[in-house]
Amino acid sequence: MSGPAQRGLLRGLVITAVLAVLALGAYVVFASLIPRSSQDGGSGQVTIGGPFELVDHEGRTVTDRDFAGRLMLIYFGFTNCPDICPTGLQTMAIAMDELGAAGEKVQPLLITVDPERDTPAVMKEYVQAFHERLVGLTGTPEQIAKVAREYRVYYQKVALKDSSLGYSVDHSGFIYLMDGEGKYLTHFRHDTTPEQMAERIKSKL
Ligand SMILES: [Cu+2]
Repeated sequence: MSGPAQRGLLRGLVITAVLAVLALGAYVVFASLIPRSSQDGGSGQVTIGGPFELVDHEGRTVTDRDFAGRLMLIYFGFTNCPDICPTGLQTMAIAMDELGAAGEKVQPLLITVDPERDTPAVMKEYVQAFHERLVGLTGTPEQIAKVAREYRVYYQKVALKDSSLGYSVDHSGFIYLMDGEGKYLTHFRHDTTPEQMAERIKSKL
């Protein structure tokens, strides 16, 4: 009963079982990384977004209500980010230009995940290099933690050994589109093309 054929079959079954477990694990991890709409309708839904009070790049206190009536296109990042943030923000900037006049109903926002270094003055210089309509938002670490929690944004300081910067910030790279009342409409990956982004924004206007 333990000939080569049986052993081969057994090995095959074990490998299949291991692969199935790995695939399931990968699916669970992947699914948890994707923001879910509050409009999925299912039970136990995850809501994205919520009220916030932050400080804009002119140093004024602003809340989500200040942007009511416009779609909010929101990216969470930080000004010292080496490449992911510039790519995402560049995409948002080109998409805004593609929208033309319709873009006036859209407010692009950058919310920093590095509030200690990203002061209003630092944010101002940074956002204006991308787009004249891009507004930079910062705040106290507590205000930033709250809004990041509401938008299910992951961010984590990481020490940099051989850099004068001292630390970097790991963060998720989704760009959120919220409706005129601050409710979730859709989201984009940071590597979405500007054309795709402009098209999808247009379909929500
Ligand atoms: Cu970044």
